Amino acid sequence: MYLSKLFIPITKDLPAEAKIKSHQLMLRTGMIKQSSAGIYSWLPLGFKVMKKIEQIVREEQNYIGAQEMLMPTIQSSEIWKESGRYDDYGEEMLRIKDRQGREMLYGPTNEELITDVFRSSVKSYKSLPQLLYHIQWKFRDEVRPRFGVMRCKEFYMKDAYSFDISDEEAKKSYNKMFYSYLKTFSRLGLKAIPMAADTGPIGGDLSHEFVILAETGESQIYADKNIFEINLNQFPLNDSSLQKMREEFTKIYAVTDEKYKKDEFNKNVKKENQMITKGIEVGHIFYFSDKYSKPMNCLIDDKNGKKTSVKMGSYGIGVSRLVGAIIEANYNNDVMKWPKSISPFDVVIIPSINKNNKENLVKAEKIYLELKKQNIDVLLDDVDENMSNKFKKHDLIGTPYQIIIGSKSEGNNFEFKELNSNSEILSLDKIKIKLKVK
Ligand code: 5CA
Repeated sequence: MYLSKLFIPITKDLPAEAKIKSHQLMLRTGMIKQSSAGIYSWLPLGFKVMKKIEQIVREEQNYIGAQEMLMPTIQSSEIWKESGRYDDYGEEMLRIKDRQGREMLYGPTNEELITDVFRSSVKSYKSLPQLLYHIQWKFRDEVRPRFGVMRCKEFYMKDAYSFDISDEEAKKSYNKMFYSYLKTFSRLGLKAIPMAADTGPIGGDLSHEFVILAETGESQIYADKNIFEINLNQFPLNDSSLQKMREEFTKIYAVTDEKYKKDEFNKNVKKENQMITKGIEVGHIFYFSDKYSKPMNCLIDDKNGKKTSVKMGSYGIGVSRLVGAIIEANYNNDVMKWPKSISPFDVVIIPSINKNNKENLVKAEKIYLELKKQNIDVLLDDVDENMSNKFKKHDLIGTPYQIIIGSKSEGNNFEFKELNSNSEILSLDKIKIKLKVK
């Protein structure tokens, strides 16, 4: 992509409500634009990052055997009346009527809809277990949407649903998701803490919130620092190893506000390991057994031909929230720092250009084409502007590598710089080697 062609409508005058860094930086780099309170357009730069996050979430869901599907954003009120949540959900649910006067709603979550899909087709334990997921827009009419994409009305969520014949089997699905979440967040460059949590309006008795450390987070964390020491790679993907993995994680103290008890914390965690801090909830998993399948009559024949309600869990990741959360966890001196796996571009080429000398631009275009051929996501800064302004801009956007074509480059050797470190002069072949190592 040529920078001169890129649609980056930068917001210069930040609105008063943009209080936290991620919100400010997303507006300043034209990643998002507010359309109304808690509702945003995702502009090319922001959308690109979100799509890269979504892809990592998808790959890790597929890896544990979950199957992707897509459910609608608009749902009928009928199924919510069946589950009993239509009234319980309260004012957060956006209720609408179609032209026939039928009561509809914009889905805040999809437990009812997936149960309806499932009950109409699956009748036997032989088809279980099943793990299904979708990545879709949700709407919750939050009283106080805030912090940009962190707490929105409309947000993008990965939501997965598990179906099993018994509690025991269902815990295996829960463990798979637990593992998948830790892997996903680690690929996104995040250290997420699984914290024992309350289940709230989703229901059930087993639940973990995945929270990353950030001063501006809305979740309170009470945890033992040792939670960061467990190496996920030691656990292969099989039921007994994943059970061991969950035990390893959950025996270390880490709880949310509602579960916190001072005495317990002091008894279980040595003073020097106590972590009391704030964080951002980026994922949440629940096991709620037959909370929806029972009232909705989602029955399965077990081995003995006896009908039983299918046992379900649901597993959410805030994909759009993650964009803000990752900025919040990594920014440094007003500069966004992206993990390489999701930065908007892999590398930017910055030629020094002036009206009388287009030679650097010609060189830049040649490199641009070569890198593109190698499937490297490259940005070329072809804007006629002084170098110091260019550097400021690219530091702000946070592209991890820069190829600078100016006074220091000679022949086939160019100045190459990794964000926040010193530059070096390298041949294009060496640069290519560096860029492919992601
Ligand atoms: N169906 C369940 C799956 S566990 C569910 O809806 N869980 S949830 O309510 O905890 O939401 C899942 C994730 O979506 C949260 O962990 C959070 O990362 C994200 N999320 C929830 N509400 C918002 C919001 N208002 N704005 C942005 N992201 C949100």
